Amino acid sequence: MANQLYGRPPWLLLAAAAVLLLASSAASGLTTGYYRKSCPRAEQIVAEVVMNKQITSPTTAAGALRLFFHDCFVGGCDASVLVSTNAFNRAEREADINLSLPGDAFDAVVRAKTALELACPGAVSCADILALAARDLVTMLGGPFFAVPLGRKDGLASRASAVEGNLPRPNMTAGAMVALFAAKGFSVREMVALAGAHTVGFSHCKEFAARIFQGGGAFDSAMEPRFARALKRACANYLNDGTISTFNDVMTPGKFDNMYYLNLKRGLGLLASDQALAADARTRPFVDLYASNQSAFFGDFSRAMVKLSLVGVKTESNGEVRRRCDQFNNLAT
Ligand code: HEM
Ligand SMILES: *[C@@H]1O[C@H](CO)[C@@H](O)[C@H](O)[C@H]1NC(C)=O
Ligand SMILES: *[C@@H]1O[C@H](CO)[C@@H](O)[C@H](O)[C@H]1NC(C)=O
Ligand SMILES: CC(=O)N[C@H]1CO[C@H](CO)[C@@H](O)[C@@H]1O
Repeated sequence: MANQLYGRPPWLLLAAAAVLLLASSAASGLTTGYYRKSCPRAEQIVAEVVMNKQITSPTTAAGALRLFFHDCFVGGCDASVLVSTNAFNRAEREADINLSLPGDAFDAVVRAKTALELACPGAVSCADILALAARDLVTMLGGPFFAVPLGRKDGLASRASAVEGNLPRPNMTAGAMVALFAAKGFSVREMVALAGAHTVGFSHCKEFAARIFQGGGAFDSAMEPRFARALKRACANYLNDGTISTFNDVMTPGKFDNMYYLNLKRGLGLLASDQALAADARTRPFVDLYASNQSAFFGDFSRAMVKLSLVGVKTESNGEVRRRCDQFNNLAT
């Protein structure tokens, strides 16, 4: 399957063209042509594997996008989020905010790694696979295609204790989110663009329960009333069944588009943190811009994703190419 050329979607040819055009090295030292000699089909192999996975498990795409974000915001884009806990170490993914990171996204990366180890053993890092998988799946859901600079090494540490304070919470104010993203080097505009990732995927009821169960039938006044009532019904049993979840984008849940921003303007934001972006004077102008112009959203989202993909990347001296994405090569590190 990994050697199959037949049936490759035409955008992969565009990808190849983009690689040739954008091969110049980024500030991080990463380049889009990084595997041209060591694993020339690396990008095709990742794309084929993760797209097949998405077809059989449609929750993969949003899961992979969120996994990538969490990886990058906790100690850099170094696949530390993929490491499993062992006797020596309680890993990043054990932090409770990771509870809902979906298995299908991990599995997509593992499958791509298996195919790559057959084609070019020891060449392609798990961190690069995750960055490519997130990009490919965004494109597959109808979002933009963008060239991802490559050459990340896999990190040598993954600690549950490193997660606290590095990830946004759904009950954060717009100001707290602006500060968190600024600390990672992102502008308000870039933050609002990245938040548009919530145009796909799911959230569990507990993440927004405080908005809809406010006692005496009350709900957050920023919510469109029919939307709030529908969520109350969907989540009525959430305390007994923690698996109940609802679409982040109630209008076009499986499509990567600018509907997220249109929803915010109509009180259809799911998380308090989502809806806050439409209320705050710093973030609202970008919500308005992206709601009215999907090309502006796609362009800004693509640039912000590339920037996200460069956060805290590891090089030769402080990383490795893992043989397995869920284990350090030296288990006792
Ligand atoms: C701006 C602050 C953000 C907050 C407060 C936030 C919070 C959350 C929460 C609470 C969930 C629900 C998780 C669950 O119940 O399973 C979620 C889902 C998700 N988040 Fe975020 N997030 C933020 C930004 C981002 C960014 C920047 C990205 C990616 C670029 C992202 C991608 C996703 C995706 C794709 C999902 C759906 C996951 C799935 O369906 O498996 N989020 N987010
Ligand atoms: C948000 O929720 C977390 C976890 O439930 C809690 O520890 C924190 O105090 C809350 N923050 C705000 C601003 O309400
Ligand atoms: C939408 O944004 C794109 C990209 O920034 C821009 O080229 C275009 O002129 C904008 N369209 C409108 C109608 O403002
Ligand atoms: C996917 C994953 O590894 N989830 C883990 C997140 O952390 C909890 C403990 O807090 C583990 O039980 C989960 O397995």
